[in-house]
Amino acid sequence: MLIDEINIVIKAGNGGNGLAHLYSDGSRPKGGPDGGKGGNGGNVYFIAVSDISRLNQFRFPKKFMAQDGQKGDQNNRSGKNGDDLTLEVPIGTVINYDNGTSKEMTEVGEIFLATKGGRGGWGNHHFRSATNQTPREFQPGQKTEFKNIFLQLKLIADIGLIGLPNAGKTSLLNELTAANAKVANYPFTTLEPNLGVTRGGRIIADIPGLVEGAVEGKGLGIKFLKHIERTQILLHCLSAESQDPQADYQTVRNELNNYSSTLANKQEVLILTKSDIVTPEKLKSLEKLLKPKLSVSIIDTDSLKKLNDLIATLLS
Ligand SMILES: Nc1nc2c(ncn2[C@@H]2O[C@H](COP(=O)(O)OP(=O)(O)OP(=O)(O)O)[C@@H](O)[C@H]2O)c(=O)[nH]1
Ligand SMILES: [Mg+2]
Repeated sequence: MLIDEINIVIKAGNGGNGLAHLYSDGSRPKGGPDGGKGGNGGNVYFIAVSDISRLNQFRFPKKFMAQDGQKGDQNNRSGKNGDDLTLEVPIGTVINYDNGTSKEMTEVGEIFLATKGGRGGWGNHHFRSATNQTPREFQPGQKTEFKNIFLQLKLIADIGLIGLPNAGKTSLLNELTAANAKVANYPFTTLEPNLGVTRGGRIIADIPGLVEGAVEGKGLGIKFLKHIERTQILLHCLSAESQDPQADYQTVRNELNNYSSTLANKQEVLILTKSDIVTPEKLKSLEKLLKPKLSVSIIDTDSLKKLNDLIATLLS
């Protein structure tokens, strides 16, 4: 199962304590303060990767901590800095802090400093002065806090395929791209979003079918709609085998409208799918009634080429 939302806890490393130490040996019984500084705690970073299932790694465990800095050492040597921790998240992940701030990862390879390690404390060597040559004073390392993070994946695709279950969305994705996602003659075949890349390098997202009441949680609900919120264009797939295509179209529109104005106002292109399933006369009357931009069938390569060209034009 694709994890697209998850809560995790992260923590940067604590700074190491400074050391209080007075040097002495046989020749120099009062060698002076030589306690070094504590090491800095490690930072926690996020890095964006292209693997959309990367949030799955966070299912267990939920706490991710960078290393603490080590305590300062004698001879004014600093303690070792703690190692940083870098967590991979899929491109399109929004990193939400519980104070309301957030950061979106939009490019593969992008690195974000999520929480900074604590500073190491000064050792007593630092506090020596003309008036105090043997300070015992040292500074503790800075302590860091646990931070609650809500990670939310919003796929970044150019085109989103929407429609009722069984409308032929995944079949089109497979035809237009090198994707090989599951297709079957029953509703709710697609349970998780699929992504594919066209020959022209455009990303298409296929999401589970929508039903009336999806916004209230019917069918698979609308939790997948966020994945197409940022696409440029929605391809609304309407099956030629539908008994009442106008009603089917309206059902999907209603769910989009109820979900968000972003989706409701997004450019939509209507595609009549499975055009081979009806007689040419019936197809003509459907086209007259519904005015789709294109009628397609997965067994009509000419129609698929037209769809490919249409996508290229729409996104140019
Ligand atoms: N005859 C014909 N059948 C098609 C065509 N496109 C899809 N199908 C069939 O329709 C059924 C549903 O196709 P899918 O691509 O799984 O439909 P979907 O919209 O992704 O369905 P969900 O994932 O359940 O929402 C499958 O049996 C496909 O083989 C077409 O152009 N012509
Ligand atoms: Mg599907």
